[in-house]
Amino acid sequence: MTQIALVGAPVEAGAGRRGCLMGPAAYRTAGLQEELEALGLAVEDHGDVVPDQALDVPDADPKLKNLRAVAGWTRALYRKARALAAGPQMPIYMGGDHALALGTLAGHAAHAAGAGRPQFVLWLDAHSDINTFESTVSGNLHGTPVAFACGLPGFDVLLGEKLDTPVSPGNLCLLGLRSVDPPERALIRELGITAHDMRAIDENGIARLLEPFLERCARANGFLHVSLDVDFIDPDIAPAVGTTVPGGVTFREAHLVMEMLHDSGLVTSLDLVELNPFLDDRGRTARLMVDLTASLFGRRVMDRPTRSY
Ligand SMILES: [Mn+2]
Repeated sequence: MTQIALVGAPVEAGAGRRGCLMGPAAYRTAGLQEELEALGLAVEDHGDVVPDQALDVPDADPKLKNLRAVAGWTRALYRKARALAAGPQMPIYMGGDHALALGTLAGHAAHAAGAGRPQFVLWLDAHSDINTFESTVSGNLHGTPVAFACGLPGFDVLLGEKLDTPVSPGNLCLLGLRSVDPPERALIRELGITAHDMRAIDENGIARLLEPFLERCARANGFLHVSLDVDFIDPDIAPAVGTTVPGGVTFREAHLVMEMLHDSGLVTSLDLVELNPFLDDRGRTARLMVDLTASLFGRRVMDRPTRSY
């Protein structure tokens, strides 16, 4: 039986607006645990992670917002992810803004390196989140986890040491892009990261783009970390996010990705990020994220009646 660990990561220090702190509570209210149990999974809620103090990090940086708080979260989540990766439960990190992936992804990559297997990452997001401390214009650190995970320089302050087990950029796939800063675009090209924007999805269909990546991961016997940002989905159906960009993936495209991930049997860890319940419409986005997670664990949309809002 598949065992699941639900881990609350109420991080909002990395985002430009407040509210992601309420994300884990919204997932619990929307019945994430119950929906997964209904699929026959054994689910344990580990409660919310408590961030480190990170007193060695400057509290205020002229350019980087909430640097100390983000470092504290990164350290605590790194340890939590590393420990869970070594155990039998598959973790679902209930965010929290995308800065939580600084810790979760680093923790899973460290475990993969120790196990001698490659870490793959599927980044489902409107943004590429590959800004460095140098390139960020907003100073919001939720825009940096891909750069950190790839081992780009300048991030040592987060863990208080160098990240010595970065993810190989060739094992990354960014899907759903429609807002990428010029320095990010240059980095993606330079590092050879697979990146599919909405136009590529329109022209090819999302399944044709995802398939080769999953095949590569399977051939390499890789671990697969999936990071699902609410803004991957079109804001018309997922309004509860502080960084809406029009023209996101549809209900069916999002579910198809989850269903393909389920069929692949490759996923070893999952982030649910950027849900801002303060901006939601009667829990609609939280429920959609729960439904997408259920699809990733084997529920079929067509087996169920449509829920009304
Ligand atoms: Mn993101």
